[in-house]
Amino acid sequence: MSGEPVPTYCPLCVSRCGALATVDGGKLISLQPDPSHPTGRALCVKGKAAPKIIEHPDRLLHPMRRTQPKGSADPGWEQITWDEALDTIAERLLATKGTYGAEAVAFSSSSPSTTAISDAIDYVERLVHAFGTPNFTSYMELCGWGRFMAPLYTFGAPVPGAYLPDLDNAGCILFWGYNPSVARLAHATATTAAIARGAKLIFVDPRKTGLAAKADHWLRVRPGTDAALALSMIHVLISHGWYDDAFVRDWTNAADVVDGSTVWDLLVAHCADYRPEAAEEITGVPAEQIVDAARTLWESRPAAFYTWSGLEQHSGTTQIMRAINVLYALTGSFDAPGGNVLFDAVPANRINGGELVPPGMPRTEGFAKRPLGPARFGYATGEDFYRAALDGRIKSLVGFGGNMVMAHGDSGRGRSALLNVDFFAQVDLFMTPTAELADIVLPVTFPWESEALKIGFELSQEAQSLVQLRHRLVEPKGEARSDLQIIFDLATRLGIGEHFWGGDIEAGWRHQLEPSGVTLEDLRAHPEGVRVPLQTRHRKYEDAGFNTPSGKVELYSATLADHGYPGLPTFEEPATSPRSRPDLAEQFPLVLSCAKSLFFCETQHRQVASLRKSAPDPIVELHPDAAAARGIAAGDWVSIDTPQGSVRARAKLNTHLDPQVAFGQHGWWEACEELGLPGYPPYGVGSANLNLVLPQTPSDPISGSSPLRASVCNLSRLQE
Ligand SMILES: Nc1nc2c(c(=O)[nH]1)N[C@H]1C(S)=C(S)[C@@H](COP(=O)(O)OP(=O)(O)OC[C@H]3O[C@@H](n4cnc5c(=O)[nH]c(N)nc54)[C@H](O)[C@@H]3O)O[C@H]1N2
Ligand SMILES: Nc1nc2c(c(=O)[nH]1)N[C@H]1C(S)=C(S)[C@@H](COP(=O)(O)OP(=O)(O)OC[C@H]3O[C@@H](n4cnc5c(=O)[nH]c(N)nc54)[C@H](O)[C@@H]3O)O[C@H]1N2
Ligand code: SF4
Ligand SMILES: [Mo]
Repeated sequence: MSGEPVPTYCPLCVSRCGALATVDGGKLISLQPDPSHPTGRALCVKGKAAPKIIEHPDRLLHPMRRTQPKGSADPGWEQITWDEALDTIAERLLATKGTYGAEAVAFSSSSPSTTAISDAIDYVERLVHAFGTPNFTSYMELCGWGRFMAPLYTFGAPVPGAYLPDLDNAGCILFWGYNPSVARLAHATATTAAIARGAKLIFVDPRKTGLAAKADHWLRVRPGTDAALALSMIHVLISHGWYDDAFVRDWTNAADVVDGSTVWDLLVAHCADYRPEAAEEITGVPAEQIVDAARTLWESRPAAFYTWSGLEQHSGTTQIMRAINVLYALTGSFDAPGGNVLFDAVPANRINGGELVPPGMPRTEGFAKRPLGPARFGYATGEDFYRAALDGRIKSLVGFGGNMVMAHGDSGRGRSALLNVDFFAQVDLFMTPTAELADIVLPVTFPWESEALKIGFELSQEAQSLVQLRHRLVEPKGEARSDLQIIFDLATRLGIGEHFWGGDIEAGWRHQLEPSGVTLEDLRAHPEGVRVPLQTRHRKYEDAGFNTPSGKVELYSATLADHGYPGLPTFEEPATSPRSRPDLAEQFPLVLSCAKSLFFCETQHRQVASLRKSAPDPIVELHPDAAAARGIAAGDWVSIDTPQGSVRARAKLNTHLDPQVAFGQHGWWEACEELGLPGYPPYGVGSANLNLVLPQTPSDPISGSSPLRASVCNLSRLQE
């Protein structure tokens, strides 16, 4: 007999959808949407597949240590006890710290947008800080920089990362390089509701995908030229007087004087180079569409926007975000109802342990080269981590999830880097190409095998007001332990247990919750969560200004200028494109970008039959004309050739694409035995790993973001 469905939420991706779980005979049977939950209007196929993932026969069940040297075809995994595993890890980390300093130990994690590491990410950071290393690597430069940190140089705040679009009240929604229909279901359903009540949608994407079909404006931008498009829209807004005069006057640094001119005059002159006809030539977006979209942005205010992966992975990510942030500032919708709003948060103690950083700690890898980039905030980029590992500065690594070699560009270099560290331990659900390179592998619980605390569901004020404890519904598989348990136990062995409440996770949660008035007992009695009444306060900048050097929104950034970068948002042609590299253009005439799959999170889930059956093969999208010119038919296996090498994928024809643009998918390596579908080697002949042939460089000079979304390729039919 199955019991009553239990309210819970799915943490498999950033959407963190509210759900009802059915459990029977000690097994998770199903997840259903929970419309009473603020993110529970729908569940995607991955959430519905959770019962299959939890039971998958390939789950890691025991701590293991390698018995064969790294690089051997067979690591010779040998089962060990938890005590032996944790003692060994602690010994090795303390030995590295003793000999080379704490900075020679790095920690890594998967992104909380693609895994349930969101249950533990704050405590991972606490461990990093308490251990005293500046080197933590977690895809900040590929996933979060554009949303969270690049905007600090314009707004002094993460816009749109933390100042989220108020979709319930927006008049105009601008999604730029963001496809919530695939990536964040709760945002997609809220947008559909907004459109139904009359909100306008502007969708900027090289592909006609997701909500593009419902959009008032779909702008088909050439990958990586987004800054030129934004500068052109700024030009249109300014030249028509379509901007919030009072906000610009009172709350931006428009009137500051730089080299004898006002910032405003400099901006006007700078953007005049991007009149719509000029921008059309660069971006491929027809001039009249640029004007029309700019008009909608102005006339349908309040405007709310979100950007994501389409803009994160470029050689010019920071400047692209600067341009879009300045464009957005002109609307005057910032922190206004229906704009991008910082919803009030449940009062809670921060536990990421910033205060534990030892005085005089060395700077994060990469700081000398990019002092304003992720290293400034304690995040080592993949590129910088690989260099430090290869140069022998980083000697030990502990990874809490993350499939590093598959997720960063230049997988071969990633493998060499991981082979070069003296000691590597990985916490994971499955054996991946990254975990395979570890000395010790630890099995982690799947969600619902352990409890997790979530304070706020971000999306709206209602969602932000909800505190929920995800109850443990089933027993862990094998000897799996939660990330939190592993962190707390490791901290104790590292001699920093006093910063982890003596190893007591509940005490940590109680500390977090203390200012909220919500207790663990309340949350245990109410699996649906507890709502804390909160009210959004708008335009908080009117109290204290903006957290920038000028106290205002910085149309011109003196901070960037002082470091030798352009002070005004600036378009630069992607560093590796047929235009910027005419020497490559003949051999590699196509622009190559990529996007996520609805059916999988990043490099995961290909082994799950209920998902893989809908997407059996890696694909590359191209226009029928580009296909015909190469003798490629729909469904053919093709070789994606880049200056770095070749990988395979199946051709999918897409009439909406620019014929000069191709779209691949990263993350293909795993087989699905149930369906008899193959895996692919992460390196070498026969590989389907797109990141094997995408480079990490030339990266963004400010952030080190890799150019995964605008590089060059050619496609040719494979003879099967
Ligand atoms: N189903 C599913 N959901 C996920 C994930 C997943 O792998 N699968 N991953 C999670 C993670 S970690 C993240 S970061 C989010 C990401 O969520 P999104 O950012 O929405 O992810 P993508 O689909 O990769 O990229 C968004 C859009 O950018 C477009 N794009 C590509 N190049 C360019 C460009 O140069 N300019 C512009 N303007 N657009 C471009 C693509 O066509 C795509 O439609 O999703 C999260 N949710
Ligand atoms: N070409 C290209 N490359 C990309 C991207 C792209 O769009 N194109 N996207 C980039 C982005 S936005 C991101 S965020 C990164 C993502 O890179 P990663 O964060 O590495 O994400 P995944 O590839 O999904 O790998 C997650 C790993 O964590 C494990 N895992 C899952 N759940 C848990 C858990 O609860 N605990 C622990 N300890 N482990 C768990 C999984 O088994 C898997 O091995 O990839 C980046 N790489
Ligand atoms: S979108 Fe899918 S995978 Fe992501 S949280 Fe919702 S149900 Fe889970
Ligand atoms: Mo991401």
